[in-house]
Amino acid sequence: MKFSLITILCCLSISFFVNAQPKDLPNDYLTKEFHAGRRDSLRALMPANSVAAVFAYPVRNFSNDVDYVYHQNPDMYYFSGYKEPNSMLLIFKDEQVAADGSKFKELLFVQKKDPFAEQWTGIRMGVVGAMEQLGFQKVLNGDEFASFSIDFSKFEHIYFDNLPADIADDRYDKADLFDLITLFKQKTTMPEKLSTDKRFSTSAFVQFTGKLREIKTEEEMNLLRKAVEISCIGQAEVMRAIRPDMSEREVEGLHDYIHKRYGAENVGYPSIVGAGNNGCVLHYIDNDKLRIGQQMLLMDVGAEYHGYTADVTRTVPANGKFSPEQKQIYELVYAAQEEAFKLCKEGSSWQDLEQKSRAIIVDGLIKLGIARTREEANRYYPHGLGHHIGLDVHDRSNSSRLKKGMVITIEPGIYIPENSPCDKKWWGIAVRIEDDVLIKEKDYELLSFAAPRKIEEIEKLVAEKSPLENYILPPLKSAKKGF
Ligand SMILES: [Mn+2]
Repeated sequence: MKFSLITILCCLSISFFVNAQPKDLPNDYLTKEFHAGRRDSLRALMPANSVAAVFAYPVRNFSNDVDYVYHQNPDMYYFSGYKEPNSMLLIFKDEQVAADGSKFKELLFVQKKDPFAEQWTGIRMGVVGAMEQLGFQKVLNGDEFASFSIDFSKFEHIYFDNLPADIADDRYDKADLFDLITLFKQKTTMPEKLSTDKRFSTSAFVQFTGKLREIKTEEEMNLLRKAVEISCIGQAEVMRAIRPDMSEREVEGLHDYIHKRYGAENVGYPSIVGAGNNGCVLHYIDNDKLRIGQQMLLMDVGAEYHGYTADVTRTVPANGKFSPEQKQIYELVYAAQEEAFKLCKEGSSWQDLEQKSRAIIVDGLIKLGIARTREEANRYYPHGLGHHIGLDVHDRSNSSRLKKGMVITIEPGIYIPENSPCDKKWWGIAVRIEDDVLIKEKDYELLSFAAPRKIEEIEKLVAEKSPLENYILPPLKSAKKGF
């Protein structure tokens, strides 16, 4: 009796929880028609008698029984809109017939509804939800994959991305990612070494998805524009607020706050906020310098909005005025970026953009006496000019030439670490200017227009008042008190 009463109470509280559907949600998510269209486009690239499999990304452990915030595999999100882990999508070129006679061209395996698990980790979409909200004809629970009959031996091509090799089996879950992948390997009789069986290809999968994802659709552009604009407003507001006594971490937090204020869920990559010499570390993410001081601050930060990430870098003097040396370096990077912009249009080759913009930096560094040779100059600009953005900050692409509908970054930079073989006055100067650009037929559109990049504009903005100046928090009192 006691047991059943507890059970009833549990059920009541669970049903209350599960029925409490959140209502105030953004209304600009990608539509089910978008995802269905992407699957059709993938099918159009696939040869007859083939199947493509897409797996969710693993859940990653943060510490002990706490996991990192989950991030879905961008391909799974792109082709289905499903955001939960432990799932698998199969896309068939040709129509298939199930054992019960029903026909299907795609199958989505999802996490099973589970009131107990949902009370801890959130509501699951489930089979019915996935059919209604994502528009799939046939959706199954992950644990049904074992008994669902698919004769994989008849396919001439089986496409998928590299499978994670470092995931463990949760023995209490019979349909976790480990089980789905293990069953997929068994059912397809996948050999240890993929190259021994020509049916299997990961490179073709990457080719197909690169071809699709490198050209943005209108729906994607709506989200990407938003991500870029949010990031730019973050840059501009930080310019107003910045002071030499701020810490790198505080500036990172300001960007985060502004992103979230506009509804961005995440950053597309760990924010790089480096003062002076720290800016010379290309992927500096420690952000732990306590005072920016009289140096320039390099801020490479991108908001992620509904999966799409911006990538915008601004470099600004915290004291509001570029020194003559900072100015000379900044102007070189700026000129290199302008040169690359000129070539931003359909048909241009990446190589051309790269070479012409790099020449400006290399010649400039030699002219300023910072480098003696081209080789030496290139050491102060050790990375490429740009990359695609989208669902990944370094988004997929196969093309060596620009095409209409691509979105790329243009990000030249100069980094002069301390102890470099040049006059001391240049040491610790690091400048990167990074903008996001939509390629059009004859020219381009600067998506990141809302973040000032001209020297005069930046100096003007840093001199402006920020509402944050009136936002004064109390000093900490508990430090060093111990017991
Ligand atoms: Mn970048």
